[in-house]
Formats: sequence, structure tokens, C-alpha cells
Amino acid sequence: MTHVKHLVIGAGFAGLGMAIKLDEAGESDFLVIEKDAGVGGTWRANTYPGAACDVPSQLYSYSFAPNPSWSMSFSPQPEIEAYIKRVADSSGVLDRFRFETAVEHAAWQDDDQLWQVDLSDGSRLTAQTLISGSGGLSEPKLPDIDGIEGFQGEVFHSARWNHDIDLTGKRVAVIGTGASAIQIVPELAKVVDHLDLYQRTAPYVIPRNDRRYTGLEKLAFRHLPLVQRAYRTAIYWGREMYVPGFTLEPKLAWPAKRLALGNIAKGIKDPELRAKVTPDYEIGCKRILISNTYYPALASDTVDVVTDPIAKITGDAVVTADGTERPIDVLIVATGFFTTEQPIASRITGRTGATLAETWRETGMVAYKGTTVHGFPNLFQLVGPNTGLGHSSMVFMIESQIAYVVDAIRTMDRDGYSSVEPHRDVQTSWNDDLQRRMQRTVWNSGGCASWYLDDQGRNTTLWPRATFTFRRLLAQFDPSAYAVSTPDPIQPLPTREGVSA
Ligand code: N01
Repeated sequence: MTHVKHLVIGAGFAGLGMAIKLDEAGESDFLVIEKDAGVGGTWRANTYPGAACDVPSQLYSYSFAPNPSWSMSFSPQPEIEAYIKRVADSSGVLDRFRFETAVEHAAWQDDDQLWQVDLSDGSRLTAQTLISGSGGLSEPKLPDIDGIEGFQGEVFHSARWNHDIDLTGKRVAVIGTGASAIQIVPELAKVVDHLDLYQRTAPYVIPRNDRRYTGLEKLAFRHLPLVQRAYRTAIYWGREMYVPGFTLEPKLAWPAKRLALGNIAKGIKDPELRAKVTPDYEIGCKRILISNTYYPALASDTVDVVTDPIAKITGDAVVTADGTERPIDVLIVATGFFTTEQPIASRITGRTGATLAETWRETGMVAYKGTTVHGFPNLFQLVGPNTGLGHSSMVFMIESQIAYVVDAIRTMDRDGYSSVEPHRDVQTSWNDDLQRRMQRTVWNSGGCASWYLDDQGRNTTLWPRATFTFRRLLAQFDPSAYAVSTPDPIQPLPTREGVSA
């Protein structure tokens, strides 16, 4: 059986960044397993028309791999995917990536102090650490609508766009008005015969302050790295200004609310349509979206916004609760992802024989520092519980976690630990503190439902503090928070609690 020191799951921003930083730290014995055929993760999977980042690329990129040639302040998906590929190609780590292979199951072997991992190609490996970068937005969620399986036309999810279908001149329905849908709709409105947009909850959409970089700026980015660093820093702090409005007092977000309402007024003249698309909850409760083209598209003759709930789908139409039947050729579901139950969690079995999904059944997703989980020694999760953001760059959070994992590995090597596992009480107090802070946030109290909350109303996805606080808290691995084991003989070192179920 093959043994690697570190097994990384996923080759998106998280997995690739992890591989690069492991290599830099001299930890060259690793393997990255990726179910897709190349690097890129979510930026490879989401190829729908209009796909682009809603965080400026100067910030939404690795700090260690600045890209002087971003064409726009908010880059389109192909540019981001190309950037990730370029970083991967020049990193010298791709020889340790195995593509088109999925992790079927990983189980901790306490006697051997190893993860035993079964892969979809039938092979089995062991690894000392298991580092998951499998992504928070990787598993599309299909809507459970009566009759949808009997629809005779084409149906696909926004994250699995079917490029073989030419939508020109077609009657199309889009279900959902989240970040994906508001990018898709203006593009489809240009080509389809008719578009019905099924809106359950109106989003707040502020103007997209996008522009092309000038030749002079690009020249400066290339030759004066400090200039690019200054842009990044300015964007970082601009984004961080949102945090108090989200986490302390929603009224502080009034400038954004004014922008959003102004955007509606500018894009839509019809009072009835304006009323339909005006949200009835606090801004920030759901992700704030950005677009200059969404409202004008809704106001066009091609698009109808339907707010009556969907009752069923027939072979060729969507039927709403009022009995109206709207015939269509193609159905596009932009209905989001499984976010509060990570799909990888049912594939990882810990020290007690329970899977991560079973362990989280009662509590919802919990971890220590969003990264390690009691009962799961040597498991590190990038983009783990409560590490998501509503306002800034996930790459910043990912890099903070990567640094923590690298330091954990360095500590294990230096001090001769075969495993580390967070104490239950440490993990509990970390999460109690998060949930206490969460009560004040607009995400929990802003009067909306969102993918941030699980079915018990717990927010297990977002980070409720400044991102620089997250970075500071994860700056150094903290062995005192962990039960540790030494390899031979297998003997727990004196710890506060010892390894217990
Ligand atoms: O998904 P969503 P998304 N019947 O969950 C509706 C990131 N992202 O793919 O609001 C009818 O936000 C649902 O309605 P409601 C970003 O973090 C980033 O758009 O629940 N409607 C909602 O309108 C984002 O937040 C970029 O009432 C149904 C929509 O579907 C995350 O991905 C771009 C329904 C789902 O919205 C997810 O965005 C794109 C049903 N049965 C995405 N079920 C960037 O630019 C669901 N809905 C970085």
C-alpha cells in the first residue's frame, strides 16, 4: 500500500495553495487528489455565462502569486481559472496531483496513527495527515419541486452548465436569484426568446464598480510590485469596513442599502416590478450582490420576474401556485449548494468510528479554529466550519488556514507527535464564543433565510469577526489546545484532557 505523509483533497484555491506551501516548507511527500480533470475547483466548475468574481481580483488571488495582468478589477471566470492554472504550472508541484480521482472514504486508524484512504480508482493509500480542501460550494443543490424529474426539455444546474445547449431563441426558466443567477440572467436576456425568472426572495444588488485596468496600471503592476501591493491593501481595508455593519449593528450598512435601492430605481421604472425586487429584510442578511446589468435585464421585455411560488413542473412548463402555466424549453436551476452539510463529511470516519457527518448531526458543523475537529486526529479542513465570508476574499482565509496547518506539521515534526487532536472543551468554547457573537450579526437576526444557516437556524458557515482577527488567531499552531500522541510506544503526552471520545 502506498504511503504519503500528507494527503490533500481538492485542487482549487485551497488544495493548490496547500500543496505549494507544503513544498515550500520542505514537506514534499504529499499527494493531491482531485475528482475533476484539472486545477481550479469552483472556478473550473462554474462556467455559466457571465460568471465572474464579486471580490476584486487584486485581493481574490494568492498573496504569494500576484498577477500583474488582470484585465478588470473584477475578473471574469476564464481569467481566474487561467490564473490558477498558471500558478499551478509554475509551482513545480503538479507531479504530485492525481486528477479524475475521488476520495471514496478515509478512516483514521488509531493503532497505526494513520489515515487509510480509499480512492475511486480502486487504490488505497495511507497518510499521516488528511487535509481537505474540498470546497464549501462544490456540491450543487437541486430543488425538490414536484414533477421536476418528468420535465422533457433540458434541465441543468448553474454550476454544471450544459454548453452543448444553444439557448438562442429558446423559452427559458431560471429558478433562483442568488449570486449565480444575477450574473446569468443579463447574459441570457441577450439571446433567449423569453426568460421567466422565479424569485423566492429578492436579493440586494449594489452597482458593480468594475473597470478595465489601463495600460499604465498594468505596467506599474508588472514593474513596481509595491503599487500592486498598495492596491491590494486598499481593497482589503475597504472590504473590511463592511464587518461592523454585518456583525455589530446593521444600521451601519445604510450606505450599501442606499446604493442597492438606488440601483433598483435606476434600472427599473415600473413601480410594480420595483416593488417585487425590493428586499424586505436587512441588507447583508444574505450575500450582497453586485451588478449593473441585472435590473435593466429584468426591466426588458424579454424577462418576466415571477414571485408566485412554484407548485409543480410538468413535461414542458412551470406551474405556479396561482395555477398559471408558463411553457419553457430549458430549465436552469441556480439554486445554490450544500453548504451546511459538507458532502466530504460522510466520507471521513474518525477515531470513534463515527463519520464527520454523524458527529455533526446533533451539533451542526463545528471545528476548532474552523480547521481541526475533536475525534478526528490529524484532519485539517481548509474552508471548514465558520470560515466563510460575506464580504471579502476567501483566499485570505484559506492562506490563514494554510499557514496554521504548515505550522502544525512543523510542530508535529519538531516535537515528535504522531497525531494531534483538539480537546473537546477547547473546541466547545471556541464554538460557543462564535455562536454568542453570531447572535448579534445581521446574518442571524436580519430577517431572512440563507445558505449561511443550517436547518436549526445555526450559522455554521460564516466568520463573525474581522478577517485580520482570524489571521492572528491562526498565526501559530497552539499545541496546548490539542491532545497529542507520540509514535513509539503509542503513548499520549501529558495533556489537559487526553484523547477521549
Ligand atoms: O446560490 P444561492 P448561488 N425554489 O444559495 C433559490 C458564491 N458565488 O449559486 O433566497 C425556488 O445564493 C434561493 O431562494 P431563497 C457566493 O458565495 C460567488 O447563487 O433561498 N427558489 C436563491 O435565490 C454565493 O452566495 C460568486 O429564497 C429556490 C437561489 O435559489 C454562493 O456562491 C458568483 C429554491 C440560490 O442562491 C451561492 O450562490 C456566484 C426552490 N426550491 C456564486 N431553492 C462570485 O462572484 C433555492 N432557491 C464570487
